[in-house]
Amino acid sequence: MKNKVVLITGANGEIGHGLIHYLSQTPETQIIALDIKPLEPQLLSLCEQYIQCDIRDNDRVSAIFQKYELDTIYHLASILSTSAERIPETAHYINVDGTIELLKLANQQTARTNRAICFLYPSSIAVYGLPCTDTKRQSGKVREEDWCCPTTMYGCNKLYCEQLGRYYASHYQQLAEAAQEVRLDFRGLRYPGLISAFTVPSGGTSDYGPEMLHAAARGEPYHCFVRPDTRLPFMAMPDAIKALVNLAAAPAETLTRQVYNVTSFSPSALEFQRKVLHHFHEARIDFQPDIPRQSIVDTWPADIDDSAARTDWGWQPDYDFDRAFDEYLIPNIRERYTEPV
Ligand code: NAD
Ligand code: AKB
Repeated sequence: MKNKVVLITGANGEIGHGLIHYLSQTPETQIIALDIKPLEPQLLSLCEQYIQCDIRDNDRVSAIFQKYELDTIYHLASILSTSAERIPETAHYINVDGTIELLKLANQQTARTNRAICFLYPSSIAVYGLPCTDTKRQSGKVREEDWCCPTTMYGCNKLYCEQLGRYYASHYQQLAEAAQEVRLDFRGLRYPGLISAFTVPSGGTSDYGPEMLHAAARGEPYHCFVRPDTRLPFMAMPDAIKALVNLAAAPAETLTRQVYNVTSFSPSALEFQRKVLHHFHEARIDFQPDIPRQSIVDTWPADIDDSAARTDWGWQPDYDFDRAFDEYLIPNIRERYTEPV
């Protein structure tokens, strides 16, 4: 019997694809999906209802709360870092206004039903802003509290929405005469760059990793837009889904914070290229750094400390760099780009 209602915004994106596939295998879950773009046909049949609209369309979004009593919200809709830098104000309206409206509606349902909605918010390593490459090299694994001084609109949006979530979960209307009995259960994850075998990213600044791999698999040349020595944390998509659903399932009393770092492996762009070449010997990948995008990546940490997630809710990735390629990316990507005979 389906008795758990889940709303996924940004459902047609990279994480949305993986999450819909994952959640549709749990028979008790009813998936309500929303995206501004049409949902891919193979995902449509896995959802109870699909709403194609802008996350800022308050009438359409509040109608969801009138129709369903939601258990969990995965709020994935967002404009990513490179795209956001090109349309900063619009990105703010989507990333921040879209989020506060959803937090407000989720909190209203929580107050009305006295049952906390679990609100999952994927944040990003973009919340960090390291001042120079020397500091980046010396900082090692950056903790949640460190260097929260983003230089991008996307990073500012993510950091502020984390704070908004914390506010709704802990301090909403703190001057009201009667305190709200049950509060919204907000949980945030700071992801590194994600790599999927089934979707190609667009609009992000960590995209050089997955783009390099997908281009090689398609037999196309690729000009990597960062220097070979550039290092960022990454994660394979199945681990990103696992982190999200495991954080959602963690008992509230085990959580010591509202936002957690999670990561898997931190190759340099050169190590990434070598790994791709190992599997696709003919790949044509060179380095043509794009200075503005490079300077964004230079402010993001080379590695992040995810020990709080490991301690509090048992986070552990299944895929390190080698296993991600050998067992997940390469087999699925080869199949994806192989013409049927
Ligand atoms: P994506 O770009 O693939 O998907 C985002 C989705 O949001 C898209 O399908 C897009 O159509 C939708 N969207 C954009 N504007 C919208 C609007 N106004 N109304 C409704 N829908 C809208 O991104 P993703 O990789 O699936 O990321 C999902 C979430 O995870 C985002 O919040 C992103 O910031 C976060 N995240 C992603 C990564 C990564 O490397 N992919 C890393 C860190 C955090
Ligand atoms: C981006 O590059 O914008 C995303 C992210 C790391 O948040 N992939």
